[in-house]
Amino acid sequence: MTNPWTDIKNTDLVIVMGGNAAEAHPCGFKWVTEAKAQRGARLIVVDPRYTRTASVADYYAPIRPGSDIAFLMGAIRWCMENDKVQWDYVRNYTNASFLVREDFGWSDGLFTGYDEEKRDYDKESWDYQIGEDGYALTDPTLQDPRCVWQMLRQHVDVYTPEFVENITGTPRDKFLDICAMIGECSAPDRTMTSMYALGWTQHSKGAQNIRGMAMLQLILGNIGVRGGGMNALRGHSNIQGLTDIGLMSNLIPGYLNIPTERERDWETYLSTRSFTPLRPGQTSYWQNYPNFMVSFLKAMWGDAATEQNDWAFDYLPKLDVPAYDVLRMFELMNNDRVNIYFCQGFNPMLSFPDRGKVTRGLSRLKLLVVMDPLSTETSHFWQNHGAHNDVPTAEIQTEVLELPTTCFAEDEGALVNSGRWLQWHWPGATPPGQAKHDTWIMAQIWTRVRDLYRSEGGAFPDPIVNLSWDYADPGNPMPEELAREMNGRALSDVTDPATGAVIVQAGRQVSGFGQLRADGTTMAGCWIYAGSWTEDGNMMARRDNSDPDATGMYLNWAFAWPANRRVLYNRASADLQGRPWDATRPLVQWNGERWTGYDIPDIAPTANPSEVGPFIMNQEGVSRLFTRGMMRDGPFPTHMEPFESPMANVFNPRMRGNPVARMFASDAARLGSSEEFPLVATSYRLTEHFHYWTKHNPVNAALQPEFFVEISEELAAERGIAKGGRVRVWGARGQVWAKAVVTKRIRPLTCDGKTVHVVGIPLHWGFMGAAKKGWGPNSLTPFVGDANVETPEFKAFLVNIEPAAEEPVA
Ligand SMILES: Nc1nc2c(c(=O)[nH]1)N[C@H]1C(S)=C(S)[C@@H](COP(=O)(O)OP(=O)(O)OC[C@H]3O[C@@H](n4cnc5c(=O)[nH]c(N)nc54)[C@H](O)[C@@H]3O)O[C@H]1N2
Ligand SMILES: Nc1nc2c(c(=O)[nH]1)N[C@H]1C(S)=C(S)[C@@H](COP(=O)(O)OP(=O)(O)OC[C@H]3O[C@@H](n4cnc5c(=O)[nH]c(N)nc54)[C@H](O)[C@@H]3O)O[C@H]1N2
Ligand SMILES: [Mo]
Repeated sequence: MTNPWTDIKNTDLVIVMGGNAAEAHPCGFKWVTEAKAQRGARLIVVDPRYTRTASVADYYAPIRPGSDIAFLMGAIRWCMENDKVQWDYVRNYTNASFLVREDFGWSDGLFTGYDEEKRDYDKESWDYQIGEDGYALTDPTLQDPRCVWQMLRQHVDVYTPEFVENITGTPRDKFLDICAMIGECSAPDRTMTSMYALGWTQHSKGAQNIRGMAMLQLILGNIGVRGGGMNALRGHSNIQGLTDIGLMSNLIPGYLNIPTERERDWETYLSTRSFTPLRPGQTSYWQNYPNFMVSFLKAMWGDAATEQNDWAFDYLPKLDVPAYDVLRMFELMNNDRVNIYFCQGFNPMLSFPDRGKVTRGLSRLKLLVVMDPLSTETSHFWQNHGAHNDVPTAEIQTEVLELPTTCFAEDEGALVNSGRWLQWHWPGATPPGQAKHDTWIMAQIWTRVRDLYRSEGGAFPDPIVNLSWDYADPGNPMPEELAREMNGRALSDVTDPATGAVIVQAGRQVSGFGQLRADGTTMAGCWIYAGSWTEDGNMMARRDNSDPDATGMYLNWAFAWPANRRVLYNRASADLQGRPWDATRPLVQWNGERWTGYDIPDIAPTANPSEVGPFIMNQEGVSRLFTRGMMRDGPFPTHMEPFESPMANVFNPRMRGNPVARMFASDAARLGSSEEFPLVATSYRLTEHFHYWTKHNPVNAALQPEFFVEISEELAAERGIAKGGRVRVWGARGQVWAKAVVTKRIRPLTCDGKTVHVVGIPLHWGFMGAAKKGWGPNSLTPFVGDANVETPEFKAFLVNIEPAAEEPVA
């Protein structure tokens, strides 16, 4: 989230599109209720289903799964056509005026540079025109046909209300009503907040869904302000923490990057990370990249990381593919390229797409180690339950080890919530039986592996034997020790470059990332967490819930990264003179000499408001309506059909899905067509369960005991399906049996003159635990992922349905 949960109370309009917050985020949803009660805010829900969030909304509109980009580009077009633009914001705080290269273009659903063989773009032309002084050229009048504003106007021109209705199935009048409500928020004193989650991310163009709304929010001037923002409602209680500390195959903690094979040495690695400003006088804060990276390498390898060995840069693995995401790992397992799989806090047998492929992958392993408090379907994958593309048990040689862990409620540490708050928590219970903390298990394995490398050597033991492991008990690091390491400390005295005065003494914790250095005098495991555990103690454990000015910022509650800042880009809440756009909702302001306010200003304290742009992380100093080469699938979002869809790609009927999405050749052949599978399916969660582990609890299992699918009354009538009757749902990759919930909450849509039926499939069942056996959607979902972040396309695929007897027993 750009803004904290508590800030949602400050908004005038909530749009929940691509999520179902009342059900999946019931605790945070109270801030929507607060905004409605206190400010008279309105709530819009756009969802294929009439959800529990919709039931308390002021306005609901249906949408065909996988068509949100058409809706969002249509809304942008409508705002542009109807002058619902916060002009001062757009002119000064976005790249609307930047000129785009002459050789950039778009036709037949593709941007320039597409290479069909590689299924990738050469993105060179996706850039600005750069002047001789090295700065991007601009046209502040926004008239030049190559300026971003005019290019955007041209790009969205086709998304008329008629076009939007045809693609999305959202009735035109509803679409226009929503545009009018959104358009009102272009006034400087009105804000809209976007709350989204997996309804937007779980698509082959998920990242572009989110881009689309971010662009709309920029046009309305809603980023950096109270009651605005792009608010990603994260999933697991600490999934924000997972990405923050780099548990992605291509990341290092703090959103630094694992080097690629093309960046074999330190100099080459840094050369593409110089982040020279693209406009005069801009901050381009990533110029501090070396400070964060060297401090990270010092945290990893301590004294073994020296200037002479480029801070042990060679110890880092180099990526030969864009990412070793879960889809790729299961593809590799299927190709016999993986021997051992450590599966920690993850149940892919139920949670990943194409159960047949997942099972076949697990069946080819030599060893599967499952670290979990519970016995999961994944650790029992070898039980052949039949009819699900399982592999016969006798053919499986995989050895399975279960290592019982504690669960979050028995652990101490910080959970990072969606609003980037690191909230320390304490164990609520003593672990049962032989359960051990994950950190204990990992440390025990690690110390043994290190001892083996010490005694036996190996091709390159250095990164392992030299790893810094400075804990009181090497076999059991304490949460406090790990947290202090992530915050970082001075290794020698750190001085102020201007005055030479010592600002942090050797051995002391740093108080913020501004104190980190690239000369080896500091270490920090995760630079964005600097400030979370300082010499003043554990900032994450703070529990002062006072909010003296009723701004919703709660600055003394826990710690928010970065720098305890609650609203990202908050400098943009004030105009070019540094005065709040809305005097009733101030956040930061310029007092003539420096920045002050109710939040930690997201700008240097003395940065001149009219000269230094608010988007300090961007080389431009402004935000991006056009993303240059950042996104793999284009600088503007463009409507593309899901890989399985009842409609062909309207801009290029020959092209299937997103032309650069994550897809392996063998899976292309396993996609279904709408002739065979005419129904659009989507999948989601229910409030009564948390994924696959609450079914172990008899009370939850009793609340939602049995796998069901939801269909409209019209589809039920068409197929002769009775309310509560049994059905078989099948697609190109598998089949499931379920109970049918026939409901008015799902209605047929009309897209391009044709009726489109939607089948809703909740995801919570398996064969372990107290609930009745059931399979959820992932026997059916395709093995396809988003182009930028590889999230599977769980939210739009094709199926068929018929009345059926009970599932046959294998
Ligand atoms: N009780 C409970 N809470 C949970 C969880 C849980 O299992 N149980 N899981 C947690 C986790 S890990 C996560 S990631 C979050 C997920 O949070 P959400 O994303 O809010 O939850 P979902 O139910 O997956 O999907 C949300 C909605 O997206 C809609 N949808 C499907 N396709 C589309 C589409 O193409 N466009 C639009 N506009 N909407 C679409 C679905 O109909 C559904 O209502 O929830 C978290 N909270
Ligand atoms: N079709 C479809 N599929 C989906 C989705 C969808 O919307 N549609 N949603 C996807 C999403 S967003 C998510 S997040 C996944 C969820 O999928 P998973 O993450 O695979 O599922 P969970 O049941 O949340 O649990 C993971 C395991 O963590 C264990 N666990 C809990 N605490 C601890 C701990 O402290 N240590 C260890 N080692 N283990 C622990 C639990 O017992 C559980 O078995 O499902 C995904 N799959
Ligand atoms: Mo999730």
